[in-house]
Amino acid sequence: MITVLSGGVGAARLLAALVSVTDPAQIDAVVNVGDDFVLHGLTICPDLDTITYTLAGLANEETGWGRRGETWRTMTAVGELGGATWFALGDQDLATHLVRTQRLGEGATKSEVTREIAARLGVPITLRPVTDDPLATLVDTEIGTLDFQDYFVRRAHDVAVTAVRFRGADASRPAPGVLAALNDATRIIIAPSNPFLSIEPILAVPGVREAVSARREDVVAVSPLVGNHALKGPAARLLDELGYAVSAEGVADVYRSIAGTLVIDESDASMATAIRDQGMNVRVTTSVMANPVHARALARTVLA
Ligand code: FO1
Repeated sequence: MITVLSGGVGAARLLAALVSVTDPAQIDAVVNVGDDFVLHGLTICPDLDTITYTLAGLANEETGWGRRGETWRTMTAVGELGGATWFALGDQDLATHLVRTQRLGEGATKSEVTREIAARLGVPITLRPVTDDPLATLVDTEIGTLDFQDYFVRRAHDVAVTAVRFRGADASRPAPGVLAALNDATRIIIAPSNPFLSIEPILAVPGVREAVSARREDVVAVSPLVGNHALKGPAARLLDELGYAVSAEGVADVYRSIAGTLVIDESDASMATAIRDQGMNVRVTTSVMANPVHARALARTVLA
């Protein structure tokens, strides 16, 4: 079993590459739910949906979220009625939120609904929300505490962060199968997702950090930074704001206690010695999944 701690688009791309180089039935994605929220009365799960759509071949590759070939008639009508349009929900994407919200209302768990939708869309791996309990990422900033999507989308993460917290984490429990997926894995991969906004909320669920760090020798983390820049989103900025070096070395500091190996891009090869001296193995490769060939090469590297 290969277990992948997963956030959004970077994780989705690596999972798609892993599916093409190994048996999908062996892959479990343990997915961040800290971005999940309710809008228009609908429960929206961005990271689960990005991975689901990507592995179903339905993803909008340009935006990194939502479905390809979307229409926006409902959102347009919502705007005409003065409703919230800051979070763009396509007509087909809305179907996912409608079905999920209805099933949750019938008493299904987030894990069950995720599995039902993934089965319907032909997703070949096992998707596991890290918890079925309420867990919401909060961001303390210079203008106060913000809900995740308010920070990330509404304000385009363009506000300085002093802390990232996870409301409900202490009372949350790992979803069914999550601890087994960590304990039974032959390899645990930390996807190239945002360490603070995607990976930390997974580790914040009691028992998860401990399960991962117990497997440190089999844990391989992929740096989300290439040449001191994040490929997408505020990871570089958050490293700086939260007191880390804005580099693969800073990422190594975040992950050292739980991952025995860090995969970095060739452009950061000069940092390999320093990172090794700090007690992590380092693999240097083309870590930017710019095309299927590079993505498969990265997948093979994290499995090696
Ligand atoms: N991100 C945006 O920057 N703007 C949007 O309008 C937006 C809509 C959206 C709809 C559904 C969905 O699942 C995700 C969506 N996202 C949007 C992405 C999302 O806010 C973040 O990218 C993830 O939460 C971060 O992993």
